[in-house]
Amino acid sequence: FLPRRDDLGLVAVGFSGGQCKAGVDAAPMALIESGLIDQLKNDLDFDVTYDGQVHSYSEMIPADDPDHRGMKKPRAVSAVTKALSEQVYEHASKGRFVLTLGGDHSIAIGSIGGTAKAIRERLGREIAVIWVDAHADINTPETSDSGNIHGMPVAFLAGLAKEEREDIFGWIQDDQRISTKKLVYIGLRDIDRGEKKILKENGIRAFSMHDIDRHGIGRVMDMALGWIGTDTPIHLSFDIDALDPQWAPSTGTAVRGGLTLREGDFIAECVAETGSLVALDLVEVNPALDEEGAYETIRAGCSIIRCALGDTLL
Ligand code: HAR
Ligand code: MN
Ligand code: MN
Ligand code: MN
Repeated sequence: FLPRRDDLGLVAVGFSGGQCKAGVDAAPMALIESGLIDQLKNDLDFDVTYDGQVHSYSEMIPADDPDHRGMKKPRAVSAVTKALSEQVYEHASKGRFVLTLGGDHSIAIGSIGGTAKAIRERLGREIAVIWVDAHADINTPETSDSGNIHGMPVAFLAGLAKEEREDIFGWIQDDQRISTKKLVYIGLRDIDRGEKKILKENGIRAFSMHDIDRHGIGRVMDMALGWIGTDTPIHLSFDIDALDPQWAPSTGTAVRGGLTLREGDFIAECVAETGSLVALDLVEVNPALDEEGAYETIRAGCSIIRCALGDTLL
């Protein structure tokens, strides 16, 4: 079921509306300017299909977008993720590996929704999702304190949060959704009360920093991939804030006590080794924050992408 090894679709999403800090929309250009596409083509031998633009979807974003169920900018995030889900679906249904560059983490509603639907149609299979993050991003509109939708994408993808209104995520269909049984978290260390309850009630497999300290990243990856099982198509959604701020300071909600750069690369390498990776998101790099650390943060992002795509594997 694998995407052709050499065929990659790239979608650059310059969107920051899932949270309140400007600058995360500049990440795709920063990653590309640092040489990412050349690395994919020349070092990793990928055939890259890229429309050459960072999408801001400005024509789809309504001027008037009042809060709904406490969500901030709900119509903007809904419209952008709907458009993105169609772009990702387009690539994935042609058998391409899909790389989505964010943007804040709300965009995973679109990227994962698009992958889930395409893989269902092409292979009749449900995807697994590995969510690498300091945060669980599984708030419902009702459990969220912030109202920021980048803290909610997993709830919408797993059907734990639903909304009737077509212009506020009502477009999400069952074939775009994922199962909580095939969702694995790695790197968690800042989870809200309501989120802990959701994780427990749904029996969601989560490896926190505590688990990584206890078992080491090697055993954690064995357990995480063992839970998913072999031959299951995997979508890896990597939030750069999973890394410790020492390695990735330029991000909107940095939390100390995170993964080393090497642990982040190792996670990506282990997923690459399965041969089952079908899509990857790299999100939450914000070059406008901690500008002195922006270069390191961008480098870390590129490194994780290369590792997930099989670089450094012998
Ligand atoms: N849990 C908090 C909220 O719901 C913070 C979420 C921060 N999320 C990200 N993405 N940076 O992981 O607002
Ligand atoms: Mn996140
Ligand atoms: Mn996060
Ligand atoms: Mn809170």
